[in-house]
Amino acid sequence: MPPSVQAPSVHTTACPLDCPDACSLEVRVEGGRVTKLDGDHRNPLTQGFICSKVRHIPELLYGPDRLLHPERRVGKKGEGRFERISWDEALGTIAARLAEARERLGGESILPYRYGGSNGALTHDANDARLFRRLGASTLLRTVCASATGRAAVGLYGKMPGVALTDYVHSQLIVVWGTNPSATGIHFVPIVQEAQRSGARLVVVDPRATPLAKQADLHLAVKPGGDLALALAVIRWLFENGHADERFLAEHATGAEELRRRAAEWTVERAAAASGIAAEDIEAFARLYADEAPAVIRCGWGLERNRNGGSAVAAVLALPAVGGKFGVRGGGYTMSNSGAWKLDERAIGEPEPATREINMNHLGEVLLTLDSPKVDVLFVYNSNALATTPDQEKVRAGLEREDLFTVVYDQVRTDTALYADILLPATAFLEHRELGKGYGAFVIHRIEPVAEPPGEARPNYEVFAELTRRLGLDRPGDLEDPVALERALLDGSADNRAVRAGLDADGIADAPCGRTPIQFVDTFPLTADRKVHLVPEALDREAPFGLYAFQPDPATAAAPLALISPATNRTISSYLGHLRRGKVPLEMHPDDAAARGLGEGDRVRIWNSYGEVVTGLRLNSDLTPGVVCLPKGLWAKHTENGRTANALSPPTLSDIGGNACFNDARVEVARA
Ligand SMILES: Nc1nc2c(c(=O)[nH]1)N[C@H]1C(S)=C(S)[C@@H](COP(=O)(O)OP(=O)(O)OC[C@H]3O[C@@H](n4cnc5c(=O)[nH]c(N)nc54)[C@H](O)[C@@H]3O)O[C@H]1N2
Ligand SMILES: Nc1nc2c(c(=O)[nH]1)N[C@H]1C(S)=C(S)[C@@H](COP(=O)(O)OP(=O)(O)OC[C@H]3O[C@@H](n4cnc5c(=O)[nH]c(N)nc54)[C@H](O)[C@@H]3O)O[C@H]1N2
Ligand SMILES: [Mo]
Repeated sequence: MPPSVQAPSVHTTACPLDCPDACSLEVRVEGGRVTKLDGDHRNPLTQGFICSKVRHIPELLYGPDRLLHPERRVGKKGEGRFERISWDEALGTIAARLAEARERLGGESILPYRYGGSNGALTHDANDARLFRRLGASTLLRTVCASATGRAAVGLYGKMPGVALTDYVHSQLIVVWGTNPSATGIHFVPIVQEAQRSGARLVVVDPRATPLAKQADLHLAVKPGGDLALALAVIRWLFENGHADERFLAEHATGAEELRRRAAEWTVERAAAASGIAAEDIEAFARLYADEAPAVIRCGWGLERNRNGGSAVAAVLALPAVGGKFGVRGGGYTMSNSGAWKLDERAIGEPEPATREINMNHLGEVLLTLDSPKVDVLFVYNSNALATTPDQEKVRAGLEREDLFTVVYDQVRTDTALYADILLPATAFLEHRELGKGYGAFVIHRIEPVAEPPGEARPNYEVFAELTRRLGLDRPGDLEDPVALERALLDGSADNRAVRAGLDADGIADAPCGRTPIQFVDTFPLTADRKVHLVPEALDREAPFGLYAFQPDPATAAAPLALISPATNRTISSYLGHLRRGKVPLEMHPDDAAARGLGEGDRVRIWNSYGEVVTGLRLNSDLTPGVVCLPKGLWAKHTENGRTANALSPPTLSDIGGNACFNDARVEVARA
């Protein structure tokens, strides 16, 4: 039957996008097209509702910005003039260019640049990884997000599964640290509210009065990058006041004495000066944390995106060990739960060869460095690099390089796409097969295609497999087909085979640790000795001044304001950003505006040594004075000069994990 006369159908599937919640979905399809999405109840966290962004996804799937066929650039780089070509010509050209670069300059002159994409196991780190490994391409360190939190969580606990978000209803104290779930993981909010109704206390650590901060018993409006001082002061207070759980530490931890020593200088007064939080509030928090149980910390990502990010996250994660908060339902911490699954890497083939490592935060600089060897072919997929990478001016200058051959493979005509030599159209998650594990919820989904891709869009696994073949790099036994790939990813252990059986039965399966593990009862650190390492040697060596060493605020007289760029409920990173209409203003506290003679609606210039943004001004007293905000994920069209917060983000790195320091941007603002 042709699609147009097919009866409407309703499918269960799931959302794999970069979000902790991993919603299970109900999708209505008519004539081969998605017409409506809603949450279903298979994932207990989803509770039948979804965010408004994903509800609007049909506008992305069938909107005018969707890429429908391969295209070749005909205008200047950045101009956005392209002409349609066939897949055969596009892949032929790309394969020839990759082969030539490898031959002439070596595999390391090829840079595969990718990040979130659809965030599933079949569309990244699969056939793509195999191709680039065999080419000997440069190794991309994926550090725009979660590399500081990830390193800290691995170093201290071996990425032990965290407290299930649904178990927070059992907590008496909830600490929401550096995350704004009202935008970035909405299903957590009603859980916190339910716990509050049952008497739980709420503390929020955030430079902004987020919606949850406004409902909190204590809002600690930390200066961006000040969390390390705060956490160390609480650790010191717990030790000094007899609230450290010495028995737990003796039995389950290493490095407690060393941590105590490093925290010793962090009196409440000193931490107040470094963090911008009143000394009484720090002490009130420490007392609350000592007294209440079960106590749980939801650690987010806002606190990692600065020079102290790795140490700050480590200190925050050390708190439940020092305070003895583990071992009860609703007690402990939650960071990313992505480590709850161990997919079988061998499905992809041979391991990664050791090639030169490129930190993705240095993309601009790397593209502008023309030796050792220069990047000759840049292959961007699963990423809108120009919108999401720091040091945007340099990234743009790099993308403008005439001798650089750039492939952009995406669903829509992103800002980055305008700089492509060849553009490839990708399918979206409702159009291809995917395996999506949650990083908040302890569930994994098998995500089957429910709609037909528009135009000639093709899935990553197909395109990278075909490129591998065209380059003659395929080998007997390569798994290319997504069904075979998924089987193999879930084949290496009894745990994984149980997950697979669950997927076969219901399309959704629990993590091997179950849906609601209790830390130090059901799960233990995945370190070699099963203990918490409070001062892990590897992290201590990696941090330039040692773990837990505080680096002062980078503000200068010329750039005194801290610019943060958190997520909003309108985009996922920059995904869906093209659907957002109108300009987006800078937000500033009224006191900072008054000091500069600025008012609501003014047109302002925001600048530092990396770049300049021109946009409107909105006064917002939810911000701490000294902190200004322009959200992440904006597109060029959202400001007057086509630059976004990333033009002001430094290419500096966090102390551990080489993470982006978006929130270390320091700026000045004046009327434009
Ligand atoms: N709607 C939506 N959902 C998303 C995303 C999205 O873009 N949109 N992104 C997804 C992704 S990729 C991620 S990584 C997660 C991120 O989710 P979150 O952890 O919520 O991350 P952010 O939005 O970056 O920042 C969260 C909060 O940190 C605060 N903050 C900034 N600097 C600091 C600091 O130095 N210390 C402290 N304590 N707080 C600070 C900000 O004011 C903000 O309220 O969300 C995921 N979910
Ligand atoms: N200023 C500032 N910038 C930030 C941050 C910040 O806090 N401040 N946060 C950062 C964070 S948390 C993150 S995670 C990064 C995210 O950085 P990116 O991963 O670059 O972010 P997205 O905007 O989600 O881009 C993903 C792109 O992949 C495409 N895509 C989706 N699925 C597929 C697929 O199956 N195949 C192909 N070929 N393409 C696909 C989408 O259309 C989209 O354009 O951004 C970072 N950027
Ligand atoms: Mo992220």
